[in-house]
Amino acid sequence: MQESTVSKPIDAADELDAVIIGAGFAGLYQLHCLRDQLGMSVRVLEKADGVGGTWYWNRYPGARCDSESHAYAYYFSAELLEEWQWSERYPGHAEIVRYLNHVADKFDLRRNIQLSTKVVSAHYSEAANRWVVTTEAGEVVCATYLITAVGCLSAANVPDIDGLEDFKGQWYHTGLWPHDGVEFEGKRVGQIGTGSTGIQAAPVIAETARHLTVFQRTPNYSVPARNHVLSDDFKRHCRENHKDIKAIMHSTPNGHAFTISERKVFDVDAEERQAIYEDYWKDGGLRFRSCFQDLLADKAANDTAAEFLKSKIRGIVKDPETAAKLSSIDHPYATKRPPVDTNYFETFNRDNVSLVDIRANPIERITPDGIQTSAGHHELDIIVFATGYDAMTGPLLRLDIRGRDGQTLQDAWKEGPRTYLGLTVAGFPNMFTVTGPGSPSVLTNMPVAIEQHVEWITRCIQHMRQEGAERIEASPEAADLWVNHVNDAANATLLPQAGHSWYLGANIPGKPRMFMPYAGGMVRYRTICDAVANNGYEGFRRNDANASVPSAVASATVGPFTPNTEPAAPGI
Ligand code: NA7
Repeated sequence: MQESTVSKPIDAADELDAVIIGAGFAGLYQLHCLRDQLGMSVRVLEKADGVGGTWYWNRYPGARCDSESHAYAYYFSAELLEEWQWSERYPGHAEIVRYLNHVADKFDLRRNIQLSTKVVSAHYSEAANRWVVTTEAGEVVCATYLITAVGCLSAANVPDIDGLEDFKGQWYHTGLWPHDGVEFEGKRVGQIGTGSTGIQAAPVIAETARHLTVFQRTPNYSVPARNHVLSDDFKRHCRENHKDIKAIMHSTPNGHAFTISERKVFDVDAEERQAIYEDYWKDGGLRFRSCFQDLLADKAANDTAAEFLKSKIRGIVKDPETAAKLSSIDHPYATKRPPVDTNYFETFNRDNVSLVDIRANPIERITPDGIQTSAGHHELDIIVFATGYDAMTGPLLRLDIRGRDGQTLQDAWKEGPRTYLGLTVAGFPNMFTVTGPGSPSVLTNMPVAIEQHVEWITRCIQHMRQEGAERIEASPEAADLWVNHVNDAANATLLPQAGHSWYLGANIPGKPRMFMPYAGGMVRYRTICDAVANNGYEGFRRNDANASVPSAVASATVGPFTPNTEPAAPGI
């Protein structure tokens, strides 16, 4: 063991093996693995006063997961799978929070979760080989390992629009929704944003508001969710077949519990293609993306799906001018996160709903009484910001994280995020980032990615402890290779063609443009991560020794795309 790896205690601080930031899907499972499998001393620090992570905060009207409930769950525990029953095809936010509370109770996690505790900084002390984590209340906790489980869609983006501070009404961001709800009855509501959230919220807000004005910057495709109450037969099927369902989820690029068709768009003639699109439209949800394997690989193929979906909008929305604004979509289908909805386009047929195209007539400012665009003034009592997140990097960069030599994460990532496998950062020893930039997380069914990340991190830490190694750190060369591979994987798809996508950081002024999630698919990603571990954690420096070249990354390919079971096409 090298001299520099010997640990020294830091006075007057709680000493732990690991600190986890965040008590959502990732933090809860990471705590269970480190504490109950490895026997480590662990504490989760969570700023909310309850567990749930993203779902603790996202309580806006209509908030519901787009992954089907039987797949939006942990699969590590057969007992949990057999005892928990989801009630609807897509779980609403309240049911997801109930589920995560059930998990916290079942695995006795609460005794190591410190709620209402906002972390403000995490600094690595090289001399002590410890992470020194400080909370807003001034508490200091030290640990060998720092695991960020802060989510990748959790740093709310409230746009900096002139005049907001003078607005006389109320305003809310969907990701920071008041727990006692918002009363829309009799109110004139303005909603900015038409992403997955805005598309869920607008139909529900319109049901009670006096008037809803939707301010649309980028029109969006959407497929009906076809949400419904689950039958007892289906629930029994899920209980009895969870191993098979898991096998499907682990064989597809996007981690959902359905396979992607082997056929390509131009394998069939136009009539058959139309019939296939109609069938998938009727079935609804993210499954629509799986009707052909090449929708995200071939622009001409994608155009056929895009035209189908635009014609659906024109068919639903009665006012031709509104229909034209909603369907004038200029990015290929699913190159921005594809929403699913319940009556979104139908909502524009209501007398109390109107659409304002702010790409044509931008918002100039918020006034005390509403929103002023270049075309006119809209009087409002409430403004709802459905304006999304500073995705992937935001939750990490809003913390003051410092690695070796006091280097800040902001500085390390000033030209865009650089990780190795999306899980580690060169210069930040013993730090792991669950669902970090460079991971496939947001392009997949999130719990599948989270379970893989957490299990990989757990195995890595176990290996370290067995070897007596005190410090592990990605090499800069390995991170360079990974960043190149992430770019190559994105560029082998149509995904970067949506230049205004949050996948690229384009929604946040000044954010470096870089395709952040790994688009090579969950199967390929898992294969690479396993190979890195099996090859002795290649690409990592242990106890400051030189790192080996990550051959698993160097030899990874990005195509050709095959839909299931093999290193795979990009998922959603
Ligand atoms: P998204 O998908 O980022 O959508 C945000 C929406 O807000 C989108 O329509 C944006 O338009 C719009 N937006 C953002 N900033 C502005 C400003 N400054 N002015 C006007 N309009 C703006 O966030 P969501 O919450 O809907 O979904 C996030 C994820 O949660 C989703 O992908 C799922 O994974 C679940 P833009 O498209 O940027 O032009």
